Amino acid sequence: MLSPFLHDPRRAPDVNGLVLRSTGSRHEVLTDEGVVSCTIRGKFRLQEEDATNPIVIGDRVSIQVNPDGSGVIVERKERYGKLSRRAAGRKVGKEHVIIANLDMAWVVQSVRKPRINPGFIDRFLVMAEYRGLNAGIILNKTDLMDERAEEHIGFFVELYASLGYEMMFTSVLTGDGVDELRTTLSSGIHVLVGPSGVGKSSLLNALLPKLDLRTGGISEATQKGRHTTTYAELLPIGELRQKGGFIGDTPGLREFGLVEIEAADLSHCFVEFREYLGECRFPNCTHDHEPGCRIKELVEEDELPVERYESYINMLRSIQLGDQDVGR
Ligand SMILES: Nc1nc2c(ncn2[C@@H]2O[C@H](COP(=O)(O)OP(=O)(O)OP(=O)(O)O)[C@@H](O)[C@H]2O)c(=O)[nH]1
Ligand SMILES: [Mg+2]
Ligand SMILES: [Zn+2]
Repeated sequence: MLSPFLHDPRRAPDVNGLVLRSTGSRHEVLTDEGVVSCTIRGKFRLQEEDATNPIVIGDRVSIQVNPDGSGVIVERKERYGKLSRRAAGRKVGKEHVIIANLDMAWVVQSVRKPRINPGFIDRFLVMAEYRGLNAGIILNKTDLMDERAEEHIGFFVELYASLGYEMMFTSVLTGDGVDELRTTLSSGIHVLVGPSGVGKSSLLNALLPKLDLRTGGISEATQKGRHTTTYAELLPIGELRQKGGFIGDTPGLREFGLVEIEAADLSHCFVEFREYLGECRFPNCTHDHEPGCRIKELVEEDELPVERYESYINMLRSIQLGDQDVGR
């Protein structure tokens, strides 16, 4: 039991914590002493005018613990690595943050059923570059590799590795690569994104320890509604500790897209284009139809990968048409 001294609201020191779960007005905060169910101090909430959600999963906060064991969030630390989308409805145009302090965003693909989708990967990578997130690719179902798939996939594996993206290879069926992935994910906050059927849920089941292990040290309040996906939460990989690792699980995850990327910003999100962007004849070149385009020239000379250029053009069209979701 904590000393009565600590329960004196005038005396209690602020405690640092990590927001694990957000259910409307209640926030489960992981501290070194366990999970505390917190509200937000009203004054703090009012100061957050341009974000639709002042506290989200992944936020690093300071809390005050009440005598009854509940808590109040009194401060939020500065966010990095935000995953957000533009809010809809009443708060249209405002930034809607889904997860804060994301260390790495992973796109999951499969060898076959469904086959690797470079268009999806490129849209995901563009989103990650635009937001300044670290990104990686998980290639699942390696047990389905055959000669034909190998040739096709080998090309893209080499391409994305050469661009500097981290690659992991797994088979949930055989267990190959799952331990390596778990090790990689066991510090920091991560998200897994990918099209239907590639094995995201299967990977989560393989990665997350059994339920009774997962619940270690978690308060009663946290266990409520565990199986619903209505609320955003950080799922612990292994031991529950503030530095992670966690996988962010949120209903909004699938909706993030190219939302606010403008045509002029797009080429900067293709890492291999960057060093040449000043070399086109026209400073506002969209690398589409303009004469004297250095990017097109390099593609024709095989110095830049035509597959990525095609993705660029597809995304440029999407932006021009206003159809900007990653998954389409
Ligand atoms: N052969 C093989 N099959 C796998 C592997 N991982 C998952 N599957 C199968 O692929 C199918 C889809 O897996 P899910 O985990 O449901 O895929 P998901 O990405 O969660 O799909 P959505 O929830 O629809 O987005 C299931 O039938 C899995 O059993 C794997 O490594 N190898
Ligand atoms: Mg699933
Ligand atoms: Zn150009």
